Amino acid sequence: VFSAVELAPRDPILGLNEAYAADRRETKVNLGVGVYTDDQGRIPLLRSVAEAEQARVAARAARGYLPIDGIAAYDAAVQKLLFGADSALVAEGRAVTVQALGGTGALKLGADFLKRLDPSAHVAISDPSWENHRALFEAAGFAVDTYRYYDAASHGVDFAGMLADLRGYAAGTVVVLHACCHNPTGVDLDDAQWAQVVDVLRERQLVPFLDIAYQGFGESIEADATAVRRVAASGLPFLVASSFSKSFSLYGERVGALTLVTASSDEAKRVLSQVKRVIRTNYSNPPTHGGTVVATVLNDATLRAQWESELGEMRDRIRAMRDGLVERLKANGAQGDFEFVRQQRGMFSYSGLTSAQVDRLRDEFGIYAVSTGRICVAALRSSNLDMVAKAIATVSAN
Ligand code: PLP
Ligand code: TYF
Repeated sequence: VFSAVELAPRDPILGLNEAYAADRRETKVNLGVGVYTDDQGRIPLLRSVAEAEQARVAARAARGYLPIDGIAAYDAAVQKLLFGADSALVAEGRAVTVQALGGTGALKLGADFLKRLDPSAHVAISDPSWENHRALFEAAGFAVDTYRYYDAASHGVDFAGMLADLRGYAAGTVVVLHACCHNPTGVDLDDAQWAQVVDVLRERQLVPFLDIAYQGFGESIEADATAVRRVAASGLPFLVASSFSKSFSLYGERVGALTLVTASSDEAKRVLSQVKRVIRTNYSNPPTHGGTVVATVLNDATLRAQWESELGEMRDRIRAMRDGLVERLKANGAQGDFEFVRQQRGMFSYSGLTSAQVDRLRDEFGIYAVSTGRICVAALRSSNLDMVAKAIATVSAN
């Protein structure tokens, strides 16, 4: 059966980790994969998370199967994060949430479910988008189109292009939207732009699928939910994939959720029953540990306050790294104006470096970035800012 199997290409981002691990240079820097590290270069174990874990171990909790849709207190907490504490659509029972294996698992559940509902629908993702969006929706059987998004010249959004592309889609097209901290560009829509996008989604009867993997890394938990709340207010049915990998620094625990907003509580019940069917035939039910930890933190006032403060620390450190990088680039005489790095939000910066320049960063300096020029500013450290800025100045000199 396996003799004709071809070697698959490496994931363009996760594959960088292997190359980085094999690099023997002590000064190497990994700005490829989107993982937050502290100023000592470690992936933090949040104190709020550690406390919830200790309580769980101390309680010697049994490990029975979870319900197919996961921990009820987790699913309810996810809805509060997305829609706010007193959301009408939650009160009306129009939203259903299932625990999922990270944001990726949530996207895949949503994709498989949508494919059953409308096999001929297209999916539209931003140009550019997280590499896995295209791969995942194609693997679920969809044709994937792209809508204009990033404008390299202005380091901003090609908003007119985006609206024009959305207006051209057939009704029922699934539109994947980054709710905040766009990956890979770091460039988001503002509130007025979201309002216009929502108008087009409604006029054209498109199906929004919001991906929120960085809630709290932009401005705040509440402000980063603006897009979700705008779509919620539109009355459209839609889906949201949540990830807590970054916001809880729980990458390997695979904590995420899929939320589906429907027209009525009756519709919600029917939808949930079908999503559970998708889950049952894939992995039966989700794992206990990460979901329990997140539910504990979100539902306990003290731990919740602690988590918000730790999330704020991560956000502030990323901002400080952006400021520091821009200053060091200037000080090292880098060509061009890098002010835009300060305006971008979340873990990434679309630096404008070409793939040849990214190759030089790796070969000459041991600095790993994605070939598109995306760098993970959340992995910079005070101690290597100057070295990275010098290297960027060197490879971008004409
Ligand atoms: N969506 C976006 C935009 C992401 O950047 C990521 C990053 O990992 C994911 C989804 C997947 O999240 P997870 O690691 O929880 O599967
Ligand atoms: O974009 C990133 O770097 C993160 C991590 O297949 C990631 O979202 C990258 C690739 C991938 C899964 C996760």
